[in-house]
Amino acid sequence: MSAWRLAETDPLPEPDAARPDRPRSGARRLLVVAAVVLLTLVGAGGLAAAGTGMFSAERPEGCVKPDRSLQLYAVELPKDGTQIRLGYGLTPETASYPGPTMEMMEGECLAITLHNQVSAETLAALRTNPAHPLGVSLHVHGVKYTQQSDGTVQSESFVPPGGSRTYTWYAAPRNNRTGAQGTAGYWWYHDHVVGGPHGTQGLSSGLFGGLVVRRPGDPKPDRTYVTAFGDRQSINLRRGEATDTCDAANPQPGPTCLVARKGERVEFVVVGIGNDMHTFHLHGHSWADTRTGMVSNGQPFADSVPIIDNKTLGPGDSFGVQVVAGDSVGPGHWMLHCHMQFHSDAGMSTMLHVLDENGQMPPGMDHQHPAVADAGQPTGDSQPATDGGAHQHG
Ligand SMILES: [Cu+2]
Repeated sequence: MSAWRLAETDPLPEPDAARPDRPRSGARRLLVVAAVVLLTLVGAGGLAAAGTGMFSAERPEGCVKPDRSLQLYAVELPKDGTQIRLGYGLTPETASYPGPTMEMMEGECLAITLHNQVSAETLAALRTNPAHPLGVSLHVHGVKYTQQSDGTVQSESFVPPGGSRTYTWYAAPRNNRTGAQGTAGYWWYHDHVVGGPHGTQGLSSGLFGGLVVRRPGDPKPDRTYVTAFGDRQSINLRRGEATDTCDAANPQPGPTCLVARKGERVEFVVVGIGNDMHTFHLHGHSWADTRTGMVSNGQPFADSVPIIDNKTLGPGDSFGVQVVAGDSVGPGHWMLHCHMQFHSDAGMSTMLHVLDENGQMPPGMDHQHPAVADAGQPTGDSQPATDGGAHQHG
């Protein structure tokens, strides 16, 4: 058995004048050896005692006990063509991709119990190596967790089919004494186990979602949407027509229907889930390139923060954007798309539908097939827009 130990360099010898009794260093070395032997023995006992794996600390420092707990289900959803689709949900019935947006306040500790309802058959179909174990997990960015909540095979923190496991996230606050920066920000969570050691198949099947950590005093949005930019020119694993399923007569806000009333503060959690670079661009709106997407009036640094309407997104990146819907531009169908042209041309484009204050789309702005007309279709079934006069985007 080997014990990991940082190899410390010997301290510089102190001037002889200060240390007349030189032989002490030999005794000190003996003491260190004895301590290492002791630690190794204690460590071995600890390993034997920890039934769940190598790592026994359940919660990160600062989280005495969880302030809140919730249940999360990983389930199999209807296939998209031949693609297996999985989703996280607060109930099995409401699972979706992206999964539910988690929200925490700095200082809060959250316990999430993940129930794996995905069958072994499905997980076996997704794995690339038959030796890889079957399971799903919950791995999070940005906040604090111990190895028990890492959501990896290596730390044995995943959930076999039919099982459940509790993951603990700690939204550590700023520490002005140590200089630790806190965890406020726009993050995401995802599987890290399905198919292989990095959960690539879990991610591309739908096991991901957004996480917002707020700092007390942060502006609170009226609506939050997750836009995960992924491979094959997808937004939330959809492209072209499928990215926008809003029913014009009765739009229901959701992963595939981005809708708001004029004047509402709309927040986007933007995540890069695949292998490509993308950009997040929203027509008619702009935001400050800060942690929250906003700058308070009168802040001395206001002019040093750029106002932007397009932001680059790399794999694994995440950021937040807050805009006031329709501000000075009014209701309408505002395109949201990747500005790498061959991506948007292939369907990496959806719409933010801004209704008026009463929740109506003003007359003359009827819009029956929002994503198709401008985005085009990646396959050969594209058709020309026949009611071009009704479209408002220029
Ligand atoms: Cu792109």
